[in-house]
Amino acid sequence: MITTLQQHILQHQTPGATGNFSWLLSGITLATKMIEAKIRRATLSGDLGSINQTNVHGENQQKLDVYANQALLHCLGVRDSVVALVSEENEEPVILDRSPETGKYVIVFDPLDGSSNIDVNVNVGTIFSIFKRSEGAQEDTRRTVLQPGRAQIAAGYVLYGPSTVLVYTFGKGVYGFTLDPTIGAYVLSHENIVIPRQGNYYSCNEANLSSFPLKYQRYLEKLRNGETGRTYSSRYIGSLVADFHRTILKGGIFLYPPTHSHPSGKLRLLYEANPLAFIAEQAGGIAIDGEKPILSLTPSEIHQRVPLVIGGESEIKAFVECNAT
Ligand code: AFP
Repeated sequence: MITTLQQHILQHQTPGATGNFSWLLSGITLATKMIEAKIRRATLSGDLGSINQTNVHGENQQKLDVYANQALLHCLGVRDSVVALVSEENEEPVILDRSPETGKYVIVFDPLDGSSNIDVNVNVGTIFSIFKRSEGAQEDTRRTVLQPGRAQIAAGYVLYGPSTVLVYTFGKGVYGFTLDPTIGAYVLSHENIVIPRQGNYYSCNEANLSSFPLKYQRYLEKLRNGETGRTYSSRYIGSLVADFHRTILKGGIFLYPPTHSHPSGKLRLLYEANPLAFIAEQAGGIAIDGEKPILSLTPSEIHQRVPLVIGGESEIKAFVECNAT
């Protein structure tokens, strides 16, 4: 019949597993169901718009940003297996007083990505990533939240669109689940997602083109001229989760290069680039910061920004080759 996310985790977990991991993920699924329910009614319930306050990055905080953050902090914070929570909306990590025997996991998340799109009813998403608590974390909390992307044990996102879809990996392929609102469960809908080797879309904010480094401009010109052997169309939603979801299903490439206003790129390494890079690699794609694999980067601070070039093998190789000549 159906396979729920919970069943899927149980089917794939190693024999003798404690069940902590599935309990942890149930915290994420519960929070994202709360967020999706709030989003669906936001226009009617007066939950759209900003709270006239800026977050740690100086960005205007939306009411739904605040709600989504609280939902995740609550649903994950009550789980004993969590020792630290890192959110885009919090300046510092939330460290929980848990012994190394019980508090084994660190969760990093962007509660509501693309929130400036909410008011116009365009897709938004939640992105998350899970790490094991690193050795010595008791004394040095920085070490446990600043791990390279390769150390992720699971990552995923939820896209709040015409339907609500949760896509995740725990390092053995990528699976997609669609929320069935009639039973309140995420049901397996995308078995073993593989990104097409080559696609037909490129995705970037072309209004910034003149401030992209030359290598990016050259590559985009090649795509527009059909020099890579394909005719490309452009698509850009401005919600990373939605742009990435299209890229992983249909193929192509998404780029957020350095710009004059964001010289290190705009996106965040820990809770945007890393989780999507893990998913992309598991689906057969590639994610780089313009040069190096995203997953090889060791973060120096939790809100660090990074340029992101992510997509199918053919597009990323063409990007690298174009820039080597
Ligand atoms: P908001 O959460 O402020 O809407 O930003 C969304 C985002 O972080 C990411 O989801 C988009 O890919 C990117 O910013 C869009 O940025 P530009 O508006 O500069 O294209």
